Amino acid sequence: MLFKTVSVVGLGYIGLPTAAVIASRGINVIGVDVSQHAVDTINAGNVHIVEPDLDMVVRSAVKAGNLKAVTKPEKAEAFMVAVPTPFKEDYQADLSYIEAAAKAIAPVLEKGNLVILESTSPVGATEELANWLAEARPDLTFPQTAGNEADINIAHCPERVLPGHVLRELVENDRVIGGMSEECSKKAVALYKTFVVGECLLTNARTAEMAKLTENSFRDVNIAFANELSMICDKLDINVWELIKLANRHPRVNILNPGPGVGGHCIAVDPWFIVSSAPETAKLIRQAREVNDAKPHYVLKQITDAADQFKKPVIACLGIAFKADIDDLRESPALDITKMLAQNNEAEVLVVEPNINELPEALAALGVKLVSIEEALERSNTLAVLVDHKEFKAIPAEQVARKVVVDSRGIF
Ligand code: SAJ
Repeated sequence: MLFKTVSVVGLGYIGLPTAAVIASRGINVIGVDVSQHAVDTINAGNVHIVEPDLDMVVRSAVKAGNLKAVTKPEKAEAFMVAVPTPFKEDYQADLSYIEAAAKAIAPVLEKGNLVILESTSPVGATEELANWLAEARPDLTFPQTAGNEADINIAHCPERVLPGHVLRELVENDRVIGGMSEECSKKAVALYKTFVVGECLLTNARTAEMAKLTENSFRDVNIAFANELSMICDKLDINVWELIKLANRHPRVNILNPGPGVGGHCIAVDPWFIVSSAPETAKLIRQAREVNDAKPHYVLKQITDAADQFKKPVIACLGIAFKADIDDLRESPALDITKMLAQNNEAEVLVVEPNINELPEALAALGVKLVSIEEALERSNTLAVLVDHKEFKAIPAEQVARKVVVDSRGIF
């Protein structure tokens, strides 16, 4: 099956790279986003997010005429929905962006179209999407009632790419494809085969939804194990980094790295979708979330205890992104810790973040300053390593020798 025109709805960290990669295969791609700024930026051949090499791929796709961005959906043969799925206050998934996307594409749907949900979603979300579409278009048939004979095919195919490696992983990773019928899966495979060299693994929509949540929960639980170990080791006066290195020499042990907590828009969120759908049973998954969510407060206390020994404490926070070598500050424990330090108002707080040019408003308003590594080393007496950016790993050991260092990432 050939796809001449594909629409990607939501041009963020997942949607934009997906749109650009498909366009680079010579397919006509219409990207849709509610943000006029994102649309204008992309149409000018630029990007509004930082991801290695993405700017080049977007620029050449726009220049070649294969990628354009719009704010209102247009006709296409396939629609890929990649919008956010945050959680609400009670940790229930907020599907309002998916609902809005469904209502936006419904008017332009035509018999034979394929709709893919890529957003990480709680079990049942693809069925909900299908119901929203069916409500809006009673003139068409959908797989929840018409199965293989449906006018519109619908599948869930969760994105699984690692920020910082998106362009490679988009192409190389295996994909889990959960169609609402066999026909839906078949069509979805045909679409992914246009740009994926990894294997396409077929299942139903609910299993595909759960597979994605499971992958991220697996990682969350394992990071929680490392974080708990780090706190136990502090109590027992053991260097956790040395301990993990030694334990990992066992052929069947592979402990992850402790840190200041778990950030990003995925691992700190997705396990809650499992917990909220099975609250009585998902005990370990909930506990892991709680351990990881408590870690920033633990690191904050380490930093304030360390800075307390100075009459005029000047704390330099190395990194505020949610992980190494990206500019993404979403759900960043490093950012939260820095904010809490500034709110304490007991020390001058400096930030070094090589991946941004401007501090978020909330930090700047608290009097925090964005400085170079050199200025931070010069002016601070307390160093808090919050992100293991490559620039920090390159700091010579002798330059930090006379500082009090709280190294939550174990780089020094
Ligand atoms: N972290 C640690 N210790 C570790 C590894 C990570 O503290 O050993 C922290 C990071 O610093 C960061 C957070 O965990 O704050 C998450 O980082 P990550 O690199 O583990 O994952 P993400 O959120 O960037 O991307 C994950 C990936 N999922 C898995 O590896 C199972 C990615 O493949 C998913 O596509 C992505 O979530 C997503 O969008 O769901």
